[in-house]
Amino acid sequence: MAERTLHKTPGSLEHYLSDYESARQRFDWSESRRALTGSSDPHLNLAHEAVDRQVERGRADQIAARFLDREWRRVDVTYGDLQRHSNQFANVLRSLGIARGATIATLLGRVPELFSAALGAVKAGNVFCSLFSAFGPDPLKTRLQLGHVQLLVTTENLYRRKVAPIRSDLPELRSVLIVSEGTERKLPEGTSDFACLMDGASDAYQTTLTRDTDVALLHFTSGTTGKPKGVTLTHAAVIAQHATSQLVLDLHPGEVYWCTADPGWVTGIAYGLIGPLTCGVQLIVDREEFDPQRWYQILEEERVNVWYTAPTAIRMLMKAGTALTRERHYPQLRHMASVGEPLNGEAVLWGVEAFGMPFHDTWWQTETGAIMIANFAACDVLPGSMGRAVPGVEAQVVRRTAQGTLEVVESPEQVGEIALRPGWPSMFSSYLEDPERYRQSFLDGWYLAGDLARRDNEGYFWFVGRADDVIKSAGHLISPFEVESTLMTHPAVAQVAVIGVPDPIAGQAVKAFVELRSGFEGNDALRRQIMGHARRLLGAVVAPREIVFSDSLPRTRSGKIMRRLLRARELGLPEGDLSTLEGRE
Ligand code: 6R9
Repeated sequence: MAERTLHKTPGSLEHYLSDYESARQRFDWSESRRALTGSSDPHLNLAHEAVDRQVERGRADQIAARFLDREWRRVDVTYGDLQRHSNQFANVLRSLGIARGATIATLLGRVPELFSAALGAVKAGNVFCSLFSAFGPDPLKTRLQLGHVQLLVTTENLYRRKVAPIRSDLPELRSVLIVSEGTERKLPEGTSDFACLMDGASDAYQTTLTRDTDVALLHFTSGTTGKPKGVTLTHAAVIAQHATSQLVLDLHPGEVYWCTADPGWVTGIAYGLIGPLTCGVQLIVDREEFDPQRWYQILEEERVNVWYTAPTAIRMLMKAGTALTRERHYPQLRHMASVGEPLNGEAVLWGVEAFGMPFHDTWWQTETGAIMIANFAACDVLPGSMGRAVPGVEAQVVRRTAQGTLEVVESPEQVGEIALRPGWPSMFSSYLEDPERYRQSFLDGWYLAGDLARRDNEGYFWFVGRADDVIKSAGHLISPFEVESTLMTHPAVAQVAVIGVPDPIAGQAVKAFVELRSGFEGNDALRRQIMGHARRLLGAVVAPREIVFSDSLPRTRSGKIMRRLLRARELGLPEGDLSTLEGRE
């Protein structure tokens, strides 16, 4: 655990969160709901709050989102535009005979049409699902089938490559709308032109009366057994997404905010679209892929105030070197946060070195629908810790007893599973067509997240690993993350993944796969040096017994290093559903 505490960002939400305990006590979700909607109307619509409510509050002409393309062309969409476009899309759905409640999906890059479709579908009382545009036909087929998707919005190119080959397996897919990319050819058979339908539709639409408990969003998440899980979130999710956008991301109206997550993943919708819009910010949406120079240019030229990104990206920026960071200036930047995978203390501190402020780690899952644990802008940051429970969220570390009940782990040294007390508004409402799996996620009045952690006496959570990733060696529970964090402190190490491999004596032994920083050569001398470093800092029991150099560690498309795949390869086991693996289509 890190010994250093980084002191809070001055000025941010001080009035609210500086006294964390009393903020928790005062917090009440029904008040958040009222603060969001400004009323106690029993109807609630997630997209209406994100768009129409903002227009009501005088933001019609304010930029809601700025899209950047490869040539640095900017396309600005105002809140007024978003309202008109989402209304048009809602009317298109009705004109095509799509009934309320049916699922609408997009298979698109980061383009304005994705926003119109997402918000329009939800306003119309439909369920919206954003599919990651780099998925290939097989994972798409599984998801489109499982989601019973009736209408898909995509491009001609994506359609021809990925959807046309599986279309005959999708009898429920009634309509496909094609968004033009300017490379006009004939519309593929069985599809319609998105722009044409939108032009013909009225831009007035009275938001369908939906309730808190109606499903609004469908996200797919990867299961450990290999089959994707369809996670449904209700309209009430917007209450938590809004509250956390304020409390954790510290978003204020009119500010510039950049979430680097793709809308094909939950973060890209909850915090790349819905939550921030309910705060009246201006979103930055980069259509291009990761590139250090480009990212620094965006932070500087777009005058980004708040930045929400991910550990892999941060580590890649670290790898590119702090000199590059310093070529530009970011006087507007005042808050940086991270999510999705363990954020090493090293990376938090690098934020201070490179930008003059730490990255604030946040923890949540598709199933939780919103941030649950966080380092708050107004509170001290403990590097390496995920932070404390969000007000309104009861989080604990628990373990199973022999009686099949749960008990809260009191000792800060003891590892247990992260458990959340149901009652926060964005909790998932089902796993599609898998009520059994849903039921199994709850025990003894808690939702079990499947992540292992420790909780210290101040209530800070320290990530240990996925429940199935932790290594047991010679009776010791070893956190791959802990080993990785230490290996990361070696100057030659750029990325690292640690898994447990079978060992006849110790049960499991620790094995590390290391990606080196440029300029280092993976030879025996370096291997011994890193090994010595790890032994010294971790002790011989915890240090890796074996280190292998790898040019590129397998990652999911959302950037997580796939320990599971490394382990499967190591053990010669089937590799499972690899549909989210980087570089495969
Ligand atoms: C938002 C998102 C959820 C899983 C989660 C955990 C891992 C997320 C983390 C983290 C360590 C953090 N995870 N945040 N691990 N530190 N700050 O990523 O949702 O794609 O469903 O993944 O990601 O294992 O259980 P999702």
